[in-house]
Amino acid sequence: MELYERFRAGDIRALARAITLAESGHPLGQELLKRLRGHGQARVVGLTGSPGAGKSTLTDRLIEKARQRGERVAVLAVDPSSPFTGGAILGDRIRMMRHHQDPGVFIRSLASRGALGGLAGATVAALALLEAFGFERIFVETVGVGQSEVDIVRVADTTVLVLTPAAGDAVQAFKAGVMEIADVFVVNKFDLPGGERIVQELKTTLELAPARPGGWKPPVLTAVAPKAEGVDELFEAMDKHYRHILEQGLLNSQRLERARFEVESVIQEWGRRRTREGQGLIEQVAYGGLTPEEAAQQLLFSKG
Ligand SMILES: Nc1nc2c(ncn2[C@@H]2O[C@H](COP(=O)(O)OP(=O)(O)OP(=O)(O)O)[C@@H](O)[C@H]2O)c(=O)[nH]1
Ligand SMILES: [Mg+2]
Repeated sequence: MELYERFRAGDIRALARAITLAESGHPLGQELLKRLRGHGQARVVGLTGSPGAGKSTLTDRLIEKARQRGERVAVLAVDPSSPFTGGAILGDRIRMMRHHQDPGVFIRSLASRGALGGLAGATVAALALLEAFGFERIFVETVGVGQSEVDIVRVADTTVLVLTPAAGDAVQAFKAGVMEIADVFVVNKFDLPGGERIVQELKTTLELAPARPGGWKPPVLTAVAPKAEGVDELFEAMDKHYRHILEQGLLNSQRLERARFEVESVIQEWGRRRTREGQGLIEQVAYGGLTPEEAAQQLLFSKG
């Protein structure tokens, strides 16, 4: 396959094309993924947090650090909140444009729900392609509060939760259940008032939290992203967590979890599609006659 050869030869346009194909669920994309999966290994860092918390500004600084170390870096900006904007609006939100000239940096936004397995599936597919292409570090930025933040953990090796001194930020995090799953906490916009208070709040809460796998204690850091303050410490904390995973032998279970997540995403998407086609059965559930289980049974397992 020509695209495969170009991909293997390191053609960046072949990578972009492959991601587009995989994102849309095109058979050619599936075929490529099948052949390329398992090649390469990147450190996958997920950055999540409420809109405008400074995820992109921080990522921009982290790219810089990784480049100084000679790593090849990719960024996936995932936007579950806007299925229709494509890359355009998201582009403005990605404050990393200055890296676009650098061939060691690849930045891509994902907002399509059209894919098999939905946006989540598209994200993992893109990750696999980026790893196979030889990127050593991949940042995944997700916007939004809620399920997407919980999901990111299942694909990232290290999850960074970006908070701000803004009132309610910590409360949101508690609600969404991200507190329990983030590996590193960073209070960005520490130049604004209220930063110290939220740091204390976080520390207190974390002390009460149940023990993590391998005994990891999530650090609470501070940053002022536009000034690159706290970025060295954040980078160091990310790598410390990665070393922890390696030492504890947790990397393999992370990979399995990622694959499980992918399969689940595809099943969910199939379920959604079949449900849309089964209007009659849905009505029978709504007005009586069928239980949801019976309808699901028929939708998923009946032939024709
Ligand atoms: N005062 C201050 N402003 C910051 C800091 N970090 C980022 N900002 C500003 O906050 C705004 C949002 O920053 P982004 O990096 O785009 O935030 P984001 O979390 O990626 O935003 P979305 O992707 O839209 O959710 C920008 O105007 C930044 O310049 C900080 O540490 N202090
Ligand atoms: Mg952003």
